[in-house]
Amino acid sequence: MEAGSAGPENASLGGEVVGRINQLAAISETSQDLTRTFLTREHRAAAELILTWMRSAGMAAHLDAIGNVCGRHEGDRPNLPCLMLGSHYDTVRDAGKWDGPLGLITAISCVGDLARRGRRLPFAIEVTGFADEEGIRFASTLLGSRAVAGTFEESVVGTKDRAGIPMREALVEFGLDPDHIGAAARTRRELHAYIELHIEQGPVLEAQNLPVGVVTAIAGATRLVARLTGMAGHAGTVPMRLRQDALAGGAECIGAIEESCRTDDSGLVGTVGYIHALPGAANVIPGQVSFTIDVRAPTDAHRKRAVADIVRQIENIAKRRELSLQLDVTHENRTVPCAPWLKQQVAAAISGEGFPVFELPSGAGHDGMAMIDIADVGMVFVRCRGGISHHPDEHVELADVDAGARVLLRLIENFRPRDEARR
Ligand code: HGY
Ligand code: MN
Ligand code: MN
Repeated sequence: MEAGSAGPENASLGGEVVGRINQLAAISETSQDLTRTFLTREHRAAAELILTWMRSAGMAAHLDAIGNVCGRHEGDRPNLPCLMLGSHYDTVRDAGKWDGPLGLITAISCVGDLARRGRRLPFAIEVTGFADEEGIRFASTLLGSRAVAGTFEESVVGTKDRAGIPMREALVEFGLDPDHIGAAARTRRELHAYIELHIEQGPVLEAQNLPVGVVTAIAGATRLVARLTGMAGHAGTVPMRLRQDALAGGAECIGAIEESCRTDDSGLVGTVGYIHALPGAANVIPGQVSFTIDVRAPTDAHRKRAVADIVRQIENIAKRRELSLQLDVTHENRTVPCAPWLKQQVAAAISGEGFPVFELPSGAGHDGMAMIDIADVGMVFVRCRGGISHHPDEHVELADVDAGARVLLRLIENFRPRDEARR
């Protein structure tokens, strides 16, 4: 058998995964692209579909108190602690179809394969599909995994989406109780570990000519929302030097953010991904502008220094332009290292499938950033074409999907909880 080629039992895992990725991608809020955000009708439809896949893989499956899909495959005895696998099934706007669903669907297919072979392990396996990781609708990320980790902040149910709908209302509309999100929480004692397979979302594995890699750490991130308020006015009558144009001030801030990050060659990245100007008419000077800022760096200290510098620059620009400024941190996550004992097991599964072992960090955020509060975290990356992600051209070749599935299956079957792994 060629190195890394499929064994007879799981030869079709990759095919099953790709078929399901395509089925899930058909569930979108918009007809022209893929957008599926938290607590929408499409969230509900996607959850129903995933629950059917979990059940057909022999799992007991339910929707939890925040809208995560949860499946459980018992071990060789009931009520054993679990190895939790998973990823998210919400998307960014105009998304690719692999970011999130690949890890979730691959995990379900692996469990299906075990179930077909009647294989029970000395631990349970749970698969969780997190309902909100991207934080697109309510400007708060990792809501699904935070609820599972027991760190969901109740105050976020008061936040509103772009249409002004409070999360509390959206939860009720979805059929969930905003006052009982705590019921989704799990405890450290129930979990041996959390392991996620995910597309790399960058070009490193492709450059190494490798289908899979061992993740070393998930980089921290800070997100802020800035609001500058000036004075709206007539575009034809107010002389330039008398204006308090909020959008022009915002543009200067965006330029300063880009410049700060571009002139730092140590991996610092800063993005303004959303901007909204009011009142929003061609012949009116913008009186107010809001924009998001996303900052990431290889170390937490570096990111914090960069955020402080960006905030100082924005404050100076606002002051000089006589704009009032409101700046809120909407998300702050420290860098999360993957546990050495899990990295070892990921590496062993990769080499067991005949692939060279290669380690790389994750520049993107993942649900492990929340799950670290109740479990050690491990991750497997799968190569994506051209390193493209958060874009409809995101793509994973079937052979790489298959490689990822075989690595995950081997990882599950050979998994040893930390105390046993030490022996
Ligand atoms: O934004 C991120 O890093 C991730 O894709 N949620
Ligand atoms: Mn993403
Ligand atoms: Mn993702």
